[in-house]
Amino acid sequence: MVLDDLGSSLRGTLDTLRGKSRISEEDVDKVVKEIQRSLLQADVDVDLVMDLSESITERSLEEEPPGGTSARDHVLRIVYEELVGLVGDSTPIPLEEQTIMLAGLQGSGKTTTAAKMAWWFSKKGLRPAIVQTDTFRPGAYEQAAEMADRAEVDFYGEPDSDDPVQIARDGLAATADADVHIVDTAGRHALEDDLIAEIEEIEGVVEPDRSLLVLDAAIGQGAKQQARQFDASVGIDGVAITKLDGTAKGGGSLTAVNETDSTIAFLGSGETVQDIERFEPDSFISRLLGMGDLKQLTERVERAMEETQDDDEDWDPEDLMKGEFTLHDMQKQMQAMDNMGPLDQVMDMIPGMGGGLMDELPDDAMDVTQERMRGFEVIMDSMTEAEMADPRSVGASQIRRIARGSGQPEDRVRELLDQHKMMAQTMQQFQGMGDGDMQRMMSKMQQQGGGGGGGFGGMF
Ligand SMILES: Nc1nc2c(ncn2[C@@H]2O[C@H](COP(=O)(O)OP(=O)(O)OP(=O)(O)O)[C@@H](O)[C@H]2O)c(=O)[nH]1
Ligand SMILES: [Mg+2]
Repeated sequence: MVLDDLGSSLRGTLDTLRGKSRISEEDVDKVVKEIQRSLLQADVDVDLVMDLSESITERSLEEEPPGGTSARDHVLRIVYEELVGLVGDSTPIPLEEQTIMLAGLQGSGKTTTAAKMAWWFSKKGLRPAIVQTDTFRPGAYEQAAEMADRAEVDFYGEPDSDDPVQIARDGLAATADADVHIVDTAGRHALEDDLIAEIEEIEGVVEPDRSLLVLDAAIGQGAKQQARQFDASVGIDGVAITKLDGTAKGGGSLTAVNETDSTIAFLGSGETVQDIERFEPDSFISRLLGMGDLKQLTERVERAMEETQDDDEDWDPEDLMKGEFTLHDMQKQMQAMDNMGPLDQVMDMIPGMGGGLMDELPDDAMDVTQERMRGFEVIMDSMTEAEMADPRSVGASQIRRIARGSGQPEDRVRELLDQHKMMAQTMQQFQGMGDGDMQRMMSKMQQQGGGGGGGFGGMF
């Protein structure tokens, strides 16, 4: 993903500062070179990279690190702040009634982003509607209708019309009950005059509260030009960057935004309607630098726990913090993990588990893990109530029976029992910990650059 390389290479360089309390010019030089290399490779504009290098060097050498801060943390904080400054603020998206128009070149991801945003707004409790004005691309109506269906939101389009402006007018009237109107527009290969004329006309009818430019992360330096032209014609209030899950470098799109005085509103990282997040500069950069994104992770865990709890009213995550950790608890944890979304995305948010570490795993490691989890699930289905509550009682003959019943190898059953034992031990350590202990443990995990032992982090 975008600037992926930066986190791991920079961590390596910063690690050479470990243990030092003062930082030399040579040290700073090394760090800055590493940053320059990554940013340029990621297609970030040269002038911007030079500006950034200069500030990082200056600040690292001149600013006095707050008492007790190591040289490494001092530089890391400066790099973090400068990078947050580089990507800029997030486009404000108030949670209220509004009309948003999407613009962008052909294939940039407008229609997908319209559905994703609609899904996002609906999760925030607003009622969104998508108005599809694309009469240019064959199948545009069907594609948008299907995506709206998947996002479970209102939709308006006219498959046989060739007048986008009329569709926009009719669409807004037909979806008047919705709180948020998202108007999707047609794309073209390049910014041709007729596209500009068309979108200006649609804008005149729609009178959007904000217009967002949809940019493919692969666009590179071309992003700057596009952002300027769209801004000149309809006025761009913010950018949605798509396809960040791909191999694209993304630096061009990220920084085009900086140069056109625009800001980023959303990030798209997949083809399903859920693959969207609000752009939050600090959590974005934290993740980039492998510092993890505790805020997002906590929110996701909480949501997943709630969903899991909704499925089973007898189970309360708080129980994990007291008493015996049974296989039932482990099963619930696995369901919660499932509710949290793809494992690799979750891992990316855990301090020390992000970026670099995941890259070092073979590509199919994640699939294997998901497969193991599936295996564990069917094994647990084959266990008796008593065995679930007291897994220590499970002996060789039960293992044979469970393996046969679940169609899983006996080794997999033993693996499950081992995994449970490890998690139970970790849970015991967590139990009776105060907040301070918890924080100390988190920061220890961060320093070690690994997931502390048990939990699902220990599954690798
Ligand atoms: N992997 C990935 N694919 C995406 C993402 N966003 C869009 N796509 C894919 O990119 C292709 C083009 O997306 P669309 O949403 O149709 O793009 P568009 O801008 O509406 O295209 P036109 O209407 O033809 O201008 C589709 O195959 C999408 O599934 C993303 O974030 N990640
Ligand atoms: Mg489209």
